[in-house]
Amino acid sequence: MKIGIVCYPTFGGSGVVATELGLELSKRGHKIHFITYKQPVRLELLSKNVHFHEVHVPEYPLFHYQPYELALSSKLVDMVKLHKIDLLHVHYAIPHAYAAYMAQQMLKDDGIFIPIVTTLHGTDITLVGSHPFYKPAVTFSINKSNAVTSVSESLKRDTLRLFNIKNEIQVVPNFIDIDKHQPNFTDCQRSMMANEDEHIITHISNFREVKNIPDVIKVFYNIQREIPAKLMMVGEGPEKEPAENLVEELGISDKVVFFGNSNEIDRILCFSDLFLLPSETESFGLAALEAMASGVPVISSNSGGLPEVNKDGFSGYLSYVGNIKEMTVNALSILRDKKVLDAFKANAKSQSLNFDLHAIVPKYEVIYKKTLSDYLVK
Ligand code: GMT
Repeated sequence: MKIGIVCYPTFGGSGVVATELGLELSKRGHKIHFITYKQPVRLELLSKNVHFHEVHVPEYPLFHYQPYELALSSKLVDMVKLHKIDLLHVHYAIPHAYAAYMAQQMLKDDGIFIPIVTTLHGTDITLVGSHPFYKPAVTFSINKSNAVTSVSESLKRDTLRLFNIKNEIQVVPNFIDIDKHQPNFTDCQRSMMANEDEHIITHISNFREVKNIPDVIKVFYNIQREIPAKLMMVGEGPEKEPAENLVEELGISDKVVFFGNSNEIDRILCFSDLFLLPSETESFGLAALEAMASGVPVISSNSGGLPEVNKDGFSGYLSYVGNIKEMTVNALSILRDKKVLDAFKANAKSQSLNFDLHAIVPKYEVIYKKTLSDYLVK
C-alpha cells in the first residue's frame, strides 16, 4: 500500500508515534510518504520505502497568519497524484484532518478517490480542539474522516463527551519498539551522571503547563531529602525556565540536570531508576511507556489514559493530580529497597510488552484495508 502520513515533525508523542508507525509499515513492505513542514525528528534515514515531502508556506506580508492548511492540502493533492498514494493517515486532528478533507474533495474533482484515517492524540481533543474557536472545524473533520482512531479508551470517551461525533472511534493504543529499549549498548554511562549510591529519577516531556513540571521538581525535592538522588529533566518548552528557577530557589541545582531535547532517550532511560509523569491530563503517556520499556517504573498521575498504561502497584504507582505527598511516599517505597526496585523494574518491562509494535501496527493495517475497500465501494 502507498500511505501518506501527515504529522507534527517536532518532539511530541503524536509525531513520534506517526514516525515509528511509518517506519515499521515500511519494513512490512508499504511505501510511506511523510508529508509535513520539516523532517520528523525521529525520521533519521530515508530509504526506498520511506519518503519525505516538505510543505513550504511562502511568507507573504499581506497575511497576518500564513495559511499552512492551504499549503498542506495543496501539497497533499500534488503528492497523491505524483506518487499514486492510496490512503492518507493524519495524526492530530488540527489542522491535519481538515486539510486532508480539503485535499480529498479536490482530488475527487479529478476522479481520484482517497480515504482518510484520522488518529486523535490528546491535546487536539482535550485542550485545543474543544476550544469554541476550533470545535466546529474539529467536529466536522472527525465526522468526515473515513476512519477515526484514538490512542486510548479514555481519549475515545473524552472525544464522544466533548464533540458531536457520528463516526465510530476505534481504539488503537500507542506502541513501542521493544528492541530499541534493550540495554544492548555498552555505553550506559550511569557513572557519568551520578554516584553509585544515588538514585536517578527522570522526567521527559515538552515542558508544557499540562505536564505539571513544578510537581516533578517538588516530588524530587522531597525524595532527595530522604535518600541520595539526582533528577534528569529532558526536553524543551515554555515551562523549562520557570523549572530552572524553582530548582535554584529550592537549592538543588547540583542535583538536577537539564538536558534539552534528545533523540537518544533510551540512553538516558538505561541508567534511570524511576520516571515521573504527574501530568494534569495525558491521553496516553508515550513517555511513560518508553520508560517502562527500558525497565523504569513510573510514578504518574491517574489522569486520562495513564491508568491504561501504568498499572498501579505493579509497573509503578498512580495518584490524583497534585498529590505530591503520595507520589513522594510511593517513589520512596520503590527506591528504598533494592529488591522492591528490581521487582518494579521487571514489572515495568513486562507491562510494556502489552504495547509491542509487532502486535499493534497490524491493527492499523487492518483499518487501512477495510477503510480503503469500504471507500472504494461507495
Ligand atoms: O503531550 C504533549 O503535549 C504532546 C502531545 C502530542 O500531540 O504530541 O502528546 C499527546 O499524544 C501522545 C501520543 O499519542 C500521547 O502519548 C500524550 O499523552 C498526548 N498528550 C496529552 O494528552 C497531553
